[in-house]
Amino acid sequence: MTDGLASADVITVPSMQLDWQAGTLAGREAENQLRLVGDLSGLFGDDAAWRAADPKTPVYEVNVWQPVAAETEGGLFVGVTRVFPGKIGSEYFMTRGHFHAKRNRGELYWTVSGQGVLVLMDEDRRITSERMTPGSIHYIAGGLAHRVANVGDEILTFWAHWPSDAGHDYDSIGQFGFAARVVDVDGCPVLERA
Ligand code: PAN
Ligand code: ZN
Repeated sequence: MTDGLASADVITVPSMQLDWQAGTLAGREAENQLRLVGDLSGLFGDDAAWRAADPKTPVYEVNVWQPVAAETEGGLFVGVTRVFPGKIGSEYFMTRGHFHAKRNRGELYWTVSGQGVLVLMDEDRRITSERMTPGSIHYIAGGLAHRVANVGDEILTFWAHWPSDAGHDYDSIGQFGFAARVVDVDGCPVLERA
């Protein structure tokens, strides 16, 4: 071995495998996180509807591979998120959403199945949003908080790549939320000012 490269006469087997369409990432270093309704206190606008929902209902799950330690400069992480279909009141199931701790670190999302809405918010709470459909690619510029809502009837699966030193700032969102929510109005997803 020299400089992290295998010797020329050995072809190694990668430690990780993905199933692109199913949205799974497997191998020795895969980390899995499942978020249930009960884990997401304060996230949805309708608190009474959240309390009435079964706390064990899965909202989303994430499989991540971090080939280098968190905060390593110059590395990359990859992850896949599966957001289940469902609503709390009229608000679609969604990810918690976050800014990157290092604000100038961007990210790429790309959708493989399902229907979603990506909500982006800058530090001045200005909102933009994009429809997520199979094949759509989304560039999330540094400094933008990002959250995804599943607005369809099936699982929304999207992959993501982000820098290993980006970090996640959930506290700002936990305190002030996003400036808009994705809600169902007569069967259609609509952005509603929060
Ligand atoms: C994604 C998200 C993932 C889950 O991998 O972490 O979709 O969303 P929350 O982290 O907001 O719960 C990403 O944006 N990574 O940086
Ligand atoms: Zn991110």
